[in-house]
Amino acid sequence: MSIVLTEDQNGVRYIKFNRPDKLNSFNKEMAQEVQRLLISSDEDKSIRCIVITGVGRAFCAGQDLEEAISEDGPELKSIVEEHYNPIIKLIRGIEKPILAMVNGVAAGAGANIALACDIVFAAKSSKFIQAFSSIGLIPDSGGTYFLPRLIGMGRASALAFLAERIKAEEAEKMGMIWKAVDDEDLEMEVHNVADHLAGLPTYGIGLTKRAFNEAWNNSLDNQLDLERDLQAMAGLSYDYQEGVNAFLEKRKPKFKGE
Ligand code: LHQ
Repeated sequence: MSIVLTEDQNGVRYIKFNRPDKLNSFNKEMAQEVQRLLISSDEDKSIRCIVITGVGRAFCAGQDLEEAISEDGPELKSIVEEHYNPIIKLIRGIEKPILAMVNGVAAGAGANIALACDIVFAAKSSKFIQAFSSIGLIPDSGGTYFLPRLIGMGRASALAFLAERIKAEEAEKMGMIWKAVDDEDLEMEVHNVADHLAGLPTYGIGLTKRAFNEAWNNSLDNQLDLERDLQAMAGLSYDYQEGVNAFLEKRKPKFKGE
């Protein structure tokens, strides 16, 4: 059985971590496979939305700690550099909407991979744990970047230092995730949103993602310049024409994602 499962449906690529007996914790093989699948989802024009989730009762328990301490395993520094950093850069760099469907516990790098996604849905029974401090490590996989930006420095510090288990509803309340959903409704809700996103103007959404990425670090002046340039690009797209035509003709638009 493959270590990561994939399924393409209605323009949506589902990427499912598949080491359920290890709570989908990451080893080298799984990290490489996730990278490969993200790259191929980026390259495939028919894919217009990506959903990342886990098989079984966990989303992902972060790094496989047996591998991390094994003498013949990869070094800690190269685990971060070669396994997680490329995944986070791909999630942020792919100009298509990426959803996390957090189906169960998300700990360590697993939590931060979810938080790097554009929109995070989580089952109400799931929990987010910045587990790093419990084993003397620091939040990686973008944790020190995204957490303070998502929820503010005070909350980020508390979560990172205390490694408390945060329930999905609490995560939603503090703005860490988009939505906590009843467990039995999670798949249906995410499938509906993903299908909807895959029918939207993907090119414009991708440019929006690029603008948000840049906004973390830009001055207002630079961001306004960027918006001007990206808007000019969006304005040349098929989907812009289609959107305006459909509005004026009082019909539903049929976007191509271009
Ligand atoms: C696991 C794991 C796991 C292996 C559950 N590894 N087996 C980057 C660079 C380099 C080094 C280190 O790390 C990093 C980034 C990181 O991600 S650091 C953070 C690593 N993750 C953690 O510290 C979380 C460890 N796991 C847990 O605290 C618990 O398993 C949670 C809270 C996630 C779930 O608890 P339970 O629901 O009580 O499940 P469990 O603990 O009984 O786990 C079930 C099985 O999964 C068990 O195996 P077994 O053979 O006894 O059934 C665990 O050993 C295994 N497992 N996480 N990360």
